[in-house]
Amino acid sequence: MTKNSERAIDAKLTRRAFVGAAAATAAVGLAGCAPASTDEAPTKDEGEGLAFTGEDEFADCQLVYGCCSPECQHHLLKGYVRDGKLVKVESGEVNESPACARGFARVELCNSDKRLTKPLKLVGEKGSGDFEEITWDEAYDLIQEKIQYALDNGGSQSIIVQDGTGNFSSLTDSMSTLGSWLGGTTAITGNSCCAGIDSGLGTILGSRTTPLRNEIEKANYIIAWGNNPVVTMTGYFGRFQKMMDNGGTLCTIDPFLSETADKSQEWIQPWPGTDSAVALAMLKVVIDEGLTDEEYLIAHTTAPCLIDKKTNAPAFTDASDDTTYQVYDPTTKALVAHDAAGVTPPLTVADTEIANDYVTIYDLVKAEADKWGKEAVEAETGCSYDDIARIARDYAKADKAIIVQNMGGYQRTENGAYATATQVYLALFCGHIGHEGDGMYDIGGSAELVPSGAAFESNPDAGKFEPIPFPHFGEMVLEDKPTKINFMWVAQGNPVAQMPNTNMWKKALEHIPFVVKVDQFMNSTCLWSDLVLPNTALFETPNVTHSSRSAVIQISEAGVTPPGEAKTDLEITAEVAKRFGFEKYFNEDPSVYISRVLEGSGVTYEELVEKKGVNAWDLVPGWIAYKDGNFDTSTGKAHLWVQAWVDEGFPPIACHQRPVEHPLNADSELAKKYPLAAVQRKTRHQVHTIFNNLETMLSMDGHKPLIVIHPEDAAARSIAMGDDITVYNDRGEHSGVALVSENVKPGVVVLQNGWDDTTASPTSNVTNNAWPTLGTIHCCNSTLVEVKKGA
Ligand SMILES: Nc1nc2c(c(=O)[nH]1)N[C@H]1C(S)=C(S)[C@@H](COP(=O)(O)OP(=O)(O)OC[C@H]3O[C@@H](n4cnc5c(=O)[nH]c(N)nc54)[C@H](O)[C@@H]3O)O[C@H]1N2
Ligand SMILES: Nc1nc2c(c(=O)[nH]1)N[C@H]1C(S)=C(S)[C@@H](COP(=O)(O)OP(=O)(O)OC[C@H]3O[C@@H](n4cnc5c(=O)[nH]c(N)nc54)[C@H](O)[C@@H]3O)O[C@H]1N2
Ligand code: SF4
Ligand SMILES: [Mo]
Repeated sequence: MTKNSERAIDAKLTRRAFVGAAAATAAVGLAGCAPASTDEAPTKDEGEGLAFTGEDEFADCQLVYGCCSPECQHHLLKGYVRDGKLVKVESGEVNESPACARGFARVELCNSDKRLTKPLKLVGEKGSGDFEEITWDEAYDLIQEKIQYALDNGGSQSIIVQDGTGNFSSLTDSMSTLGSWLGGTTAITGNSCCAGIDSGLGTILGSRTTPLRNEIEKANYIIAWGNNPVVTMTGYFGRFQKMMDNGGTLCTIDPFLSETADKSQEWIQPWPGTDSAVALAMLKVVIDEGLTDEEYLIAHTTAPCLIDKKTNAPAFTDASDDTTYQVYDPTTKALVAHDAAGVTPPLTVADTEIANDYVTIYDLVKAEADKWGKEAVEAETGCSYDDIARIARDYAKADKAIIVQNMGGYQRTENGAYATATQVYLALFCGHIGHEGDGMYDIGGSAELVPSGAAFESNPDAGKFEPIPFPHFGEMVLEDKPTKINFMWVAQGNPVAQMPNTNMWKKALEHIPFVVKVDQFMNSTCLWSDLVLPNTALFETPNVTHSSRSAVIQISEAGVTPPGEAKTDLEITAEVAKRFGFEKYFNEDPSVYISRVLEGSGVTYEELVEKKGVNAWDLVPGWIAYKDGNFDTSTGKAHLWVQAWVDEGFPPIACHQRPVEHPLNADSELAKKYPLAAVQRKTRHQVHTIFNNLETMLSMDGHKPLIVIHPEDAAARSIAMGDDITVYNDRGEHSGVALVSENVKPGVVVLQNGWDDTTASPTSNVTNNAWPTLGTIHCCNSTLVEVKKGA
């Protein structure tokens, strides 16, 4: 038992009892727990004299709170429940922004007759959809048998537990922890979402701790770089609008006229995968025109630090200690520690007597920027230099300026890490990080603002095994590399629709003897599994969210009756754990695990039960990401020269590297065969494949995937608006309806992310799974395709 689990928790709550306990608190006058009529919409009588005159048809409902937590924004929702059924959803009282239409569609989601209700055992081929219903006992027996087989024939490393982004609440991914008790499993490494941010920003700044949405409306200039906040950060777009209403400028960099580009005063359309060239060209303008914030650069970055020309590495006084950077002291003409008191080092040593032996990191960054003058950047990016230079000047000169990246589409490219890093350089050279109204990136949530604890105790002695990089999962599993996989558990993700080159994933799942999928709906991954387990949804599952998208720490209550025999992830894990003697780690009441997650946050379980949501911004007044230029690196400075990139075999200074799979490589056989660049976009009616099977959502944008193609490219293929068309390459095909529009750059087609085999064909059938890449990146936006008429 850990210290955490020994904490006294008075309330022992089962899933079914959870709402009851919350409601009981209403008796002592706590808000938000009573029937709706007492603290919500007025009843007919109470409403007299107010504008409201109708009956409150939800007056008899019980309220249930829950955190909507796919990877968009994590909103507290208030559910109205009658006779165990969810009948209405509203935005909860404590939120950073209002919830969206998808959140409200949870009424349809919960009640959908497409919900999985019983364990399903595959009886046909994988992919056939031929399942038979079995009992939970039979399902658990089967899981026990197959895990035991894996343990006996290859050890625990022949097991994979794969999660995804379906639910960021803390009690969901219990199975990974059970994997540790089974001896440790083979991990799938990389990040299909934002490896470019991990590798390009996390390394330079020392962390990804950058929720900066509270600064948005204080800024004068914002670049939405290769991302589309109108759709993907909808709740915050009002803040962007306020920034513009206050006289600020919004600039969008996107090959497609996205909803955000449409609302921006500036929009440039680079070729996909060329953002690092755009950023370096902007940096050149900043440097050449004297717009660099030299004081900031010297004080808060490694720009003045010296690189030894002989070793091509930093001139550390102690090579094993990366805090021992040295700079040149112009007064004593000596090398001194980067943080030596009273020394203001120069940004370049080119004119000094150490010039033959040393160069500054600033000089190396400048040399990369210098490659991107007018001619070069126009040829590479397809953008006008004048536009790029104007945006650079306006960004640099703005009093307060932000680059919003939000895990953007631009970094799901082969060079996504450097595309990110060059933007970070730009922000640092302009001194636009760490002040009110300034910043870079924006995701982050309560877990970045206040501490969080682990829900489950994991096995400290679990084995560590060579992982499988996600882009080459298919190839490696088929070759039994690094080890034969005997058993795979998939929950909270839909990799067979969302991972690059899905057809390889399908083959890999066919090769694995036993695959279990836990979900609420049948989807591509379920179809390629041997056993599908029905899972409870929001409002049916006790949980806590103290995570990375919302600053609000939120509770999820279970007050809706789940359909059929659906179980929570935790219940399922607890039973599987029991079969292997590890039940003690998973069979506590959910309140115990919720309390552990809250440990250190300053919020207690009882407070959360009462308030439903606690806004962590209120716990850290005045919080600003990297305030006053204090970074999370070993030196406290931003590291412009990155050892981690060298360790992966890439240059230590971010540069532009054109993707291999790119239309500009016109001489390549691939580009001759597949001349168009396909990029992906998220849409308002879905979060990846979630919500995409609900009629209320499908009726927003249509029941078939839309494929945006430029009129010139359409005409060359005799394609007209509304035609059924197919996008294809050697990896597979994706079919949809042609949206012929000048809103996309000629040579580029835009595909909607989130269709799967149960609704259409996944766009991931065609996406690029290039590997190795710096950071092990998802290269879906570096994909060459051809398009033909017909479905
Ligand atoms: N409604 C909704 N919201 C979401 C999600 C969702 O599925 N639906 N998903 C959430 C998640 S997990 C994430 S990661 C974020 C993603 O948030 P965003 O990055 O905003 O989303 P995307 O639609 O993937 O990409 C945005 C834009 O990138 C452009 N783009 C593609 N390639 C390039 C390129 O090489 N350079 C440039 N400059 N632009 C390019 C596309 O044309 C697209 O308009 O959204 C989150 N929010
Ligand atoms: N082609 C293409 N591929 C992409 C992208 C793209 O733009 N285009 N974007 C990439 C990005 S940014 C991301 S983040 C990934 C997302 O990739 P995934 O996380 O694999 O995608 P989702 O479709 O969100 O899958 C979530 C699944 O979890 C299920 N789920 C929801 N709640 C729960 C729960 O409580 N328990 C369990 N067991 N299951 C639950 C949902 O029903 C759904 O099936 O996709 C990446 N892949
Ligand atoms: S779907 Fe996303 S943005 Fe919409 S309510 Fe849920 S968490 Fe919020
Ligand atoms: Mo993502």
